[in-house]
Formats: sequence, structure tokens, C-alpha cells
Amino acid sequence: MTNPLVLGGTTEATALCRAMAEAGLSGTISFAGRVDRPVRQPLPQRVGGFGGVDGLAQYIRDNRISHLVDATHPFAVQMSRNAVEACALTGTPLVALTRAPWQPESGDRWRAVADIPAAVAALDGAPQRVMLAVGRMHLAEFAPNPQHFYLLRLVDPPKAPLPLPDTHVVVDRGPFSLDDDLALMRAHRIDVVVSKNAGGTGARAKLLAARELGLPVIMIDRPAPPLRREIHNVADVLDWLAH
Ligand code: 3Y8
Ligand code: NAP
Repeated sequence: MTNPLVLGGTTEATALCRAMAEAGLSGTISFAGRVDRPVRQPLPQRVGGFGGVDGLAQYIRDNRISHLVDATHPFAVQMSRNAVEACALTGTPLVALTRAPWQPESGDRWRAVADIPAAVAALDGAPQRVMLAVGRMHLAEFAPNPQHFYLLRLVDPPKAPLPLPDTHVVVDRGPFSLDDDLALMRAHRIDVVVSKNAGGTGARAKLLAARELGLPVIMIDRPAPPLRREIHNVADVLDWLAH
């Protein structure tokens, strides 16, 4: 009896759950509870942390989870580490449904940086108009460069004062479109875009818009994931679940 648990929060996770439901497979998708209203999913969902490795291991035992699919975002590296450890503890088969990093193409003006602190350092210098499209959780790290105008895109309206003095907030969740991101960057006269190398399609529009406008992009490399089996498409995950 397969009873998979999908760690979600990405476009691919949602696509996997739709395919599982269409294939008549049961399962559960899990969210951390980062945003007010996670998008409706075609499988039953649970929201909230598990309580570290032991909490996840206990959840796996209590719910007789037969397989774990880690379909979290490439920057959700703590969750991915916990999944590897909890599956080792409980002997649960694990795969990661991941997407390749974006690669620069002709016309791109990317400056690759190792992590968020390096992206902050890359913004040292004279005031610019920055599209800071890295979400909410790491905004405070950019406070050392208050001289810029920041266009911020958040999933939910800010619940606390923002750590930056000169901002314009757009409340929107992806997937985003090229036309909308072009209009947004033109409307705010953006000079530079800051992006995580999320990969996938949901967040890619801003890169295509930057290319069309000839804007530089500060591209933040993803943290190294733990060692685990990785699958890059939904069909192969369904096949893995069936065997
Ligand atoms: C809660 C669950 C789906 C999933 C859609 C993908 C695409 C649209 C683009 C920009 C970049 C950013 C952010 C982003 C994208 C997809 C995917 C993706 C980037 C939701 C969702 C949850 C989250 C959490 C949220 C983070 C934030 C990051 C916004 C659902 C909508 C910036 C990542 O306010 C907060 O606390 C937000 C936190 C983690 C990163 C951060 O540091 O703030 N995602 N995003 C998940 C949970 O609770 O477990 O409601 O759908 C999911 C999606 N967001 O089903 O189609 O697959 O990547 N998410 C980044 O890439 O830099 C926006 O603005 O251009
Ligand atoms: P993280 O830093 O790797 O994880 C921190 C803690 O959050 C985990 O230890 C776990 O808590 C809890 N958690 C994370 N993902 C969870 C999930 N899917 N279900 C249940 N608990 C989860 O994670 P994050 O970067 O904050 O990402 C949180 C969620 O947002 C994930 O679903 C991820 O896919 C999604 N997301 C993140 C980004 C991003 O840029 N980071 C972008 C798009 C979507 P416990 O230790 O208590 O179990």
C-alpha cells in the first residue's frame, strides 16, 4: 500500500500532486506554513513544521508513510537535509524532485554570487533602483545598503515594518509572466535585478525581462543540497512510486 508524503512549495510539487491524483494515487502534500494561504492542492495537505528530524521520523511512523518525495525549493536546504536523515532513520525510500539551475544565455548580464551576503556586498555603492525578488525571509540582510530604492515582491502584505527605508511593495505570488515583469520593471525604472537561482519556470520571467531590457542580474547560487537520489520530471516520480 503506497502512502507517499510530498514535501511541497514549488510548481513541480503541485504538478506532481495533480498527476498523482489523476493516476488515482493517494498521498499527502506538506507545507511549512510560510504564507497565509498555500495554493489549493489536488491531494490532502498538512501545514507546519514537523519538529526537526525526529518530528519528521515520528510523522513517517505514525502515518505509515511508504515513500517520501522532497519537492521543496532548492533554497529550502534545511528541510532537504532533515528529509535525508529522517528517511535514513526510518528506512523510508526517498527521492528529490528537483529542477536544474538556470544557466545564463546570450544577452544575459549575470553576476553570479555565492549566497545572500555576497548579493548584499554586490550592492555596495551609489544608489540604484533594485528589483529585490528574493521574497521576505531574508530582506533584513539587505539593510546595510539602505541607499537604494527597492522594488519588493512579497506573497503576503508585510506584517511588520520593512527593514529598508525606500521601497515599493508588490503583493503577488508566482508563477509570473514576462509581460507583467517587463511592465513592472519599466514602471519602476529598475536598474538591477537580484534573484535566487531557483530554476524552474515559476520565477523565470524576471530574468527574461531583464535580458530584454538589457539589465544586469545579481544571481544567487543555490546552497549545496544533501546527497540523495534526484529525479527531474513528474513521470519518473510516478514510475518510482509504482515500483
Ligand atoms: C509557502 C506555496 C505552485 C508553487 C509556486 C517555484 C515557483 C511561484 C516564484 C519572484 C520570486 C520566492 C518565493 C517564489 C516563487 C513559485 C511557487 C515560487 C519566489 C509559494 C508557497 C509558499 C511559498 C514560500 C515563499 C518563501 C519565499 C519564496 C516568494 C503556495 C507561493 C521569492 C523564492 O513571505 C514568505 O515567508 C515567503 C517565503 C519561502 C522565499 C523567501 O525567502 O521569502 N517562496 N511560496 C510554502 C510553504 O509554506 O511550505 O502558496 O503555493 C510557492 C511558490 N513560490 O504551487 O505553483 O516553484 O519556485 N517563492 C525565489 O525563487 O526566490 C518569488 O518574486 O520573482
Ligand atoms: P527550510 O529553511 O529548508 O526549512 C526550515 C524549516 O521549515 C524545516 O526544518 C521545517 O521545520 C519547515 N519546513 C520547510 N519546508 C517544509 C514543508 N514543505 N513541510 C513542512 N515543514 C517544512 O525551508 P524554507 O526555505 O523556509 O522553505 C519553506 C517552504 O517554502 C518549503 O515548502 C519550500 O519548498 C517553499 N519555498 C521556499 C523557497 C525559498 O526561497 N526558500 C522558495 C519557494 C518555495 P521542522 O524542522 O520543524 O520540520
